[in-house]
Amino acid sequence: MGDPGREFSLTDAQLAQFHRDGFIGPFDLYEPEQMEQDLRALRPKLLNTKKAVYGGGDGVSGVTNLANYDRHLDVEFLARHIVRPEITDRVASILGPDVLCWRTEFFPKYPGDEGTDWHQADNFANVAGSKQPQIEWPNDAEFGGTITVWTAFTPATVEMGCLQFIPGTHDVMNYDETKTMDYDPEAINNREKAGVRRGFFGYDYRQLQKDPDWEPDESRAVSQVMRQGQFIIFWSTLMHASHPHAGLTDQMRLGFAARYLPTSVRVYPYSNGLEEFGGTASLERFGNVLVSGQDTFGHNKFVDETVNGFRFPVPGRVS
Ligand SMILES: O=C(O)CCC(=O)C(=O)O
Ligand SMILES: [Fe+2]
Repeated sequence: MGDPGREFSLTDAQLAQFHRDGFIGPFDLYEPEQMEQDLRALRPKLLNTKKAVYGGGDGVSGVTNLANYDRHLDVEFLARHIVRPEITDRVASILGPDVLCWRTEFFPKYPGDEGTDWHQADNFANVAGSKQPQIEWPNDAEFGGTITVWTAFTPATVEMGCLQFIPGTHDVMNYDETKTMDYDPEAINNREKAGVRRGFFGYDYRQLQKDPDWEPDESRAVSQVMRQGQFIIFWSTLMHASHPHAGLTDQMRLGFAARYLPTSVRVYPYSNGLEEFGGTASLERFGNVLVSGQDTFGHNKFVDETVNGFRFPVPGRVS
């Protein structure tokens, strides 16, 4: 099936599976040896936050995860990663041809770190201090979510804290993102839930539960073991979590999540800044990246060039 120009489009069978389960993959992207080399080259660049859109001391305060956000806007390897056709062809076969990338995030887990809480994200007001939706689908859609492409920059085994999904849970929200969670960095690595050490990077996602007495049905959970350099695609509204890093190896687990939307969705419609994980940052230098097709809506801000002057190899751009 699919568009002959889109070599990596999902097949009809894969699309049906994706709509049923809320996720599909893993798929190969980088050879493990190549990924390891790329990661080595990437580390010093990530430490240099001078050109990071929320980094470098201006606009960022407090202990923050925001330094992990949107590094595709200043690091060329990541800029090239988010437009790889192996990813964007598949995402476009789900979302339609006109697709933007609005957010990337690193998810590091060091030996001994807790797992990530079970959660679902619809409009991403979840951790926003303002409680404003960060994305808004058109036509009062009941809920929307975003497509997340999570790439294993290191191996992701059960012992190292791979992702877990509960298949088929992407159509019903168990959480209310208008509720507030308390940010408490002291809670990190200090809580157990159903016998497993878990948390949400200083928040407790259970505070957003619609029904405080409900518990996720972990008996249905599947572990997503991934080889280094593979990626998986899932709806942010799918029940997802990750195992703790058991510390059996001294190698960290590093996931890189890139989040995609159709251009019809409004990104940050209500705010000029980010306020989450105990930090704040201005969105002044933020821009979406058009990764496929075109934008005919004009309601979103797009980057043309990154802050480094790196030009995104965006399909269809007349340069
Ligand atoms: O990597 C993790 O542990 C969590 C990732 C996640 O929640 C996401 O990509 O939305
Ligand atoms: Fe998530």
